[in-house]
Amino acid sequence: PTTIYLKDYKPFGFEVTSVALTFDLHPNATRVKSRIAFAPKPDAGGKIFLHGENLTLVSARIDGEPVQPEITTEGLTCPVPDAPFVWEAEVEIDPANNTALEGLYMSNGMYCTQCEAEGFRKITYYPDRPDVMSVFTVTINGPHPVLLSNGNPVDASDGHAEWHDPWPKPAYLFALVAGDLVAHSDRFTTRSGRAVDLNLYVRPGDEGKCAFGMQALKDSMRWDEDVYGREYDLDVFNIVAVDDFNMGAMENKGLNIFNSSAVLASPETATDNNFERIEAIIAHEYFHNWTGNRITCRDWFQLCLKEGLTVFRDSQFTSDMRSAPVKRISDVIDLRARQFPEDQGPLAHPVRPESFQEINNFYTATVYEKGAEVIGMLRRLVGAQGYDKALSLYFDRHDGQACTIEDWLKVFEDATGRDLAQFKRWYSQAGTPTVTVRDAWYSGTYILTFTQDLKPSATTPDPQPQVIPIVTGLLSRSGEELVPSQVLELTETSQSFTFEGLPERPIPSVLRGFSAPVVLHREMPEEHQAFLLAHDTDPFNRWEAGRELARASLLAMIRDGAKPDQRYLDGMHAVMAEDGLDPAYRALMLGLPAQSDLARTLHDMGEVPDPAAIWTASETLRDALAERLSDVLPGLHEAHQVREDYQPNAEQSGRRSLANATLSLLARLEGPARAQAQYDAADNMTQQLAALAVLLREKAGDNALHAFENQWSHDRLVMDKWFGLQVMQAAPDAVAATAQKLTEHADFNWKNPNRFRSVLGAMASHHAGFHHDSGAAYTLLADWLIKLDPVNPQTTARMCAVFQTWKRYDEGRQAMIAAELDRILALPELSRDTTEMLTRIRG
Ligand code: BAL
Ligand code: ZN
Repeated sequence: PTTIYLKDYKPFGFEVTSVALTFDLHPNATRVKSRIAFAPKPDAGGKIFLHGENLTLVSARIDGEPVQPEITTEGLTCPVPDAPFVWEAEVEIDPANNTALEGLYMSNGMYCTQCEAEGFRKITYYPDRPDVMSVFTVTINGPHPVLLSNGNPVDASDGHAEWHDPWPKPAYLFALVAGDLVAHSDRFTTRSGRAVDLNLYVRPGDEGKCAFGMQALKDSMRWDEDVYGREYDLDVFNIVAVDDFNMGAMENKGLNIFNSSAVLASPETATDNNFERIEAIIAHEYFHNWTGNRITCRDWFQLCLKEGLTVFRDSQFTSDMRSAPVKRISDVIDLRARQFPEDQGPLAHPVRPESFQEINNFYTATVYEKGAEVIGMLRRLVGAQGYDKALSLYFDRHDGQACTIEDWLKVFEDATGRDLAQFKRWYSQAGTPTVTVRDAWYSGTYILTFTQDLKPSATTPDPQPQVIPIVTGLLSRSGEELVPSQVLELTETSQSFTFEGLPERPIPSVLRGFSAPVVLHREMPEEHQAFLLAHDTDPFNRWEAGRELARASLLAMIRDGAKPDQRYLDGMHAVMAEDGLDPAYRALMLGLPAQSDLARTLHDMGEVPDPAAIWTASETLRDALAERLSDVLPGLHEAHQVREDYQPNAEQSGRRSLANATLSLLARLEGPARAQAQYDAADNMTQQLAALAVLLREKAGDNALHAFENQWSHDRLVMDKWFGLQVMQAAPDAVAATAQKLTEHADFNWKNPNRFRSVLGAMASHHAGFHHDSGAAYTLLADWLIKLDPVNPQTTARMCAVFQTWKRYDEGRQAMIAAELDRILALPELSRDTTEMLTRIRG
């Protein structure tokens, strides 16, 4: 496979003045006619290269004259005039056999597309690169009631539709949908008075799962006007739900296409977490209209330009719609679970990578979530006003352009006067910095000293210090804020900050709000954490203090056979008794550090993590927590029952999350009866699934499992939960066998990415089950990756990432994993996607 480098970027030699496409739909023989106006730039060079894959060229003309281009597996090359000309081509494609779900494909009888990153070249010959922007007109002919494309509808009659998108866009934002769909419709009036028709298209039968998504869309449209001053720019905004989809959703101009799991929801079928995720993804895709579509990326190395910014924006939206501290804590849990392992292993790459073989492999937590963290830091450094000024300048200066990270940082420099040369290292250096903090006290003067350390990695062999904003506050021993939160800017390898004139030696609260994506080592007494758990005024750090106590306790249990730490248990007891605290926040407090994260910590300490020991310690600590809270759990459970009609809002879902967290702990003390009662009475999926999880863990779930299957076998999204939960709740020694058995179930449609992930993704996320010393899960996963790769390389390659931490473990496990990786790599026809991933992981 060829490696592509950022440094080799060259502009395209032609302007594309307009694009007209006509689709004559047929499952196995769709004809695509293109009519593209090109204008050569001065250095065009007399010939053109157009991308194209898996296309059968029927005819090609330039200015009406037939031409015979030279065709390879990647595209075609053709001599062209040195004046503007019109390219016309007709190709044939086979959507029904397109199982990779890239380009034009079929899902349950409907046609749909996925063109990001490089899927458009599977539809027709075209300069398929994001810096080529043009205006598209699309005609669709086919015997389907609904025929959709980007932009505004121009003409529609039976079996025929024409669409025009006035906004220049790159081909990756092209979309087409055709099928027997029904619309849930609404209307939005923008702040300047433009009426926008909103439609959410679904398969017949799913009409009852649209209302929440539609409300989320309207909330997003209003929020982007209010907070970013961004207004919608077409007469219609369409969303389509598709069952077979590799990603969560796609921001095609005016025609967002969604994985049905990321948009369809009703109280009976979706959990509170599903609702919150749907709200966030709808917002994310909608926000792309400005950050991604109106201003796009020059090349795919700049992916974080749109993704980091849009994740940052959707996080702001969720914080505004729901609870900001709960959102921040949830984001950090997710970052540690998904981005830290990437940043600290063989797949580490900078937020803006400098080389790739297959761009689909770079839709990563680093580009998205760390990309968003970098923007959060930028905002912290320049302040909210500076950020707003910079964003206004960004939209004014770059509307209609394909941009780079240099353009992005320049607007911040121009708007705020700040030099961002050092800050830019966040975009070019891979790895998670470790920050160590220690303190000193001399009669009224308090000194905090920070050091930063970034380990060299393949893409960052010689790391340099980064600008790390460390939000810090100082507390008195009675919990008063002696020095309120301020941003300490760590720019050197080691740096001290002095606070004068304090009445007493303070307790520091460092990295408030998780103000930078780093691993923080506190060289301070553990009593500080117990104090902060009780007193910190910063909600994130209060939660973090609980986590750190739990982590320290678990490590001591694993390494020294210690008993659960009483300070942690007592601290939790006090927090649970604080009725004024948001229930959602208290529910998060009851969680333990992820077992994979404990493995990382042990590895960082120079030890070899034992997944079974980590599992046992975590279970023991949960049992101890249940015991310690035994006097308050029944009351908490009772007090947080929701008796009103179900609403998926923050208030109700917070109460349910605390009630369900206490239900789970109570079952450790008193067995499954309470969970069974909840299961029997449940009238919404949140309650039903939470009860089922407890029943499965308590090995009392057989009846409920059968009842659930009978109740929901008609509903794919609900059955994904049924498949996944059995794996997630299995004991470590039963995980692989449970997953294996489920892959033999008649409804295990492995070609559907959601279903594949529901079993095999769940297996890989069960730390002790996946790393069970039998190696059975490694083999099962490899078997299925081998089967899926020829069908869907993109989903296969993404799933390979679960092996990225393999070198943390003991030699026996490493040998078993290496054998599986080699078995896959030895396949003669392995896809480029999977080859790249496994080669990087294997090292
Ligand atoms: N652009 C791919 C899907 C998303 O990030 O919105
Ligand atoms: Zn996105």
